[in-house]
Amino acid sequence: MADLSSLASAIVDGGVEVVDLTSPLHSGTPILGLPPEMGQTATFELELISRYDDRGPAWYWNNFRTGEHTGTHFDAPIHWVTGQDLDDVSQVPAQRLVGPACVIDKSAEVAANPDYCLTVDDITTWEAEHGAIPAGAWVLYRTGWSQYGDDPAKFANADENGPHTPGITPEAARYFAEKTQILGWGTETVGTDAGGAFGFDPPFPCHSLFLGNNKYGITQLRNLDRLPATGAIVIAAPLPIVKGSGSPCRVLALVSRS
Ligand code: 23J
Ligand code: MN
Repeated sequence: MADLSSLASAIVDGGVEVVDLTSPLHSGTPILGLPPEMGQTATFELELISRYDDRGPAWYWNNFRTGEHTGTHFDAPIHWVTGQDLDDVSQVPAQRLVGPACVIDKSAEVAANPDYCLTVDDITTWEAEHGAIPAGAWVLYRTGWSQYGDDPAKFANADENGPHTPGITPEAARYFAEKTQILGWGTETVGTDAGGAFGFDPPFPCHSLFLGNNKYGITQLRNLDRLPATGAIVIAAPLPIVKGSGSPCRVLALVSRS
């Protein structure tokens, strides 16, 4: 049996650090902007119910309104037409929310080219150095993009041709989706696909291929620079919204420091 007692004491004494990979949720948290003729997602907004006042003398609480796909969030298979018969976010098995992290660092490439997309070659090279990506892994794409997360304009990096943010090539998305048993793909950007992915073949290859193959997406991750390439455990915790296509998500990583 797995030794959870040594894990428990390491969490208490700091031998295992809990790294928060989640971006804070507030009205300025960046959201995806689609072309104006399409439906738009909502920013996160708090609405005060009471704050130690005549509407509630001893308590503070809020209602909130948000898109399912705001901030650090989870894409369930049903989000995409290719996964329409697969799980909504409440149906994703808890066992498939937790797994070993494989961190692929392309931050240098992205610093030189914000449209950089991960290739099959990059995956092969990473596996030659770190070993095969195991079944049940979360593959996390470290790009450095989270440094722009407090500035929605820089985060979107759009010009007249659309957004310029890093992602994955259709070939690499197909490789992960069809040839591996990973849980999914996590990015630092507003979505799991590149900013230019509408023009790829297929459009939005990560959404189309991953979600259609019962794999998941997580976005707007932070602190990936605090993870080793292998060895961390990632816990993704979306809300079980019944019929939901996704959910804001707390994402935590357990990292050995001893
Ligand atoms: C809807 C349409 C296109 C995209 C997205 C949503 C996302 O990125 C998302 O958050 O799932 S690219
Ligand atoms: Mn999404």
